[in-house]
Amino acid sequence: MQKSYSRLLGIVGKPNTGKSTFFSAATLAPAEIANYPFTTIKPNRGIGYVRTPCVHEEFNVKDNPLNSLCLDGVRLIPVEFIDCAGLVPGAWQGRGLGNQFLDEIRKADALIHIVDASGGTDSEGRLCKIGEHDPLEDVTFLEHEITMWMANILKRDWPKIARTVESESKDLFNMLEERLSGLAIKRSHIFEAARRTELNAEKPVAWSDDDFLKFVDMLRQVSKPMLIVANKIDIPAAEENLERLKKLNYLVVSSCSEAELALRRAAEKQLIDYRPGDCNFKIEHPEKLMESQIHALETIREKILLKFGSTGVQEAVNMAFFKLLNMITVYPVEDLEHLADHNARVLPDAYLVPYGTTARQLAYIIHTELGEGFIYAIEARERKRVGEDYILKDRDVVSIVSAKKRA
Ligand SMILES: Nc1nc2c(ncn2[C@@H]2O[C@H](COP(=O)(O)OP(=O)(O)OP(=O)(O)O)[C@@H](O)[C@H]2O)c(=O)[nH]1
Ligand SMILES: [Mg+2]
Repeated sequence: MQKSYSRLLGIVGKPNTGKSTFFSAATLAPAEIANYPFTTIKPNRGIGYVRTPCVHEEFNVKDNPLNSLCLDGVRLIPVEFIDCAGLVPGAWQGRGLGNQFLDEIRKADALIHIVDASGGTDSEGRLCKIGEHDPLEDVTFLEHEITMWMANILKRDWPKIARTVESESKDLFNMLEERLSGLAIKRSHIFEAARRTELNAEKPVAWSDDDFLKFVDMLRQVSKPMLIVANKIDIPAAEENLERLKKLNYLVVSSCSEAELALRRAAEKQLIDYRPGDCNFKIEHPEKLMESQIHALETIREKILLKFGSTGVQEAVNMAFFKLLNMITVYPVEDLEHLADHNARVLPDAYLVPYGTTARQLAYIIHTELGEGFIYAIEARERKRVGEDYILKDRDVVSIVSAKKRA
């Protein structure tokens, strides 16, 4: 498989909520898991997958994927995950492992906030009585920590930036874009944050400290969109908190990361037939399992899969890309007749691109020269010629015709 992962999801939250369990379940990469705070000291990185129905059946071809996988009609597109150390109040000022953690999420496209929905861990991640801690507090706290971290980065240069905008008539958006490029913050994010806060971008010197913080907080929301995973849903007290979390202004997915990890590991050893995100599984080799293992698997089936529809881990990953980041999947091909690349690989690649991406922009994403020499594209489903401004649809298969070829 090609080793280029253009998407990064940051797994964040206070200590001991199940971040590493979620990470391991999503990636099958090893990570230390334990029921005390700060188990993770150094961030873990791994590859997981976005799951989408593959187009090969619809086109009646046998595919041969290169940048992704296809399992019984399910296309799995690799994305990178980073599992961070737990964040405690005051992290932005360096408390706990705070700053180190925050630096790790600079490049993230989106954040998955793992919350202990059972309320069995306090604000620093220490075990407490189930239901004693209110997980809604964890949401406000995390927002605050990330906003303050960003504000701190920007604060040093802010007076100079604001003065230059006014005295030299420079564009605030250009200046901030340059300053914030290391945080994967784009011009469109900065523009959107100014628009939503209704602050005057031509007179930043007049912004009060509160205005500045309001702006940075909005910048966090648009540049690091976040979804909430209400984890430990197997603990009965979690269900009530799940309903309360759903009333916040966030996408919320309930999960039992522990169950997903057990299922993925059993599937890896070919003991069960289970694909991430499935609503059920089949025990393949009962003779290879101990009675206690069969009992544990059956409990997961009954208490999680049949009750909630899935463990929630794959659902959260998919929701991050398809709902939070509003992405679609597209399949570029070179040879329209066989839906193949120049090596005769059928439907080799599936790309995740933001909705609104045009045919020409896709060409640029694939290769600069393909974009520069773009003439037209052909949409394979209707075999229709489309121009550079054609907005791609989810599951489009397109062939790009360009005056320039890849070097
Ligand atoms: N009941 C239940 N426990 C879980 C679940 N997911 C994780 N845990 C447990 O929660 C504890 C903490 O899990 P970790 O994955 O180490 O948590 P973390 O957030 O990475 O912790 P730090 O690295 O210390 O910040 C472990 O005892 C896990 O077994 C779940 O879905 N249900
Ligand atoms: Mg951890």
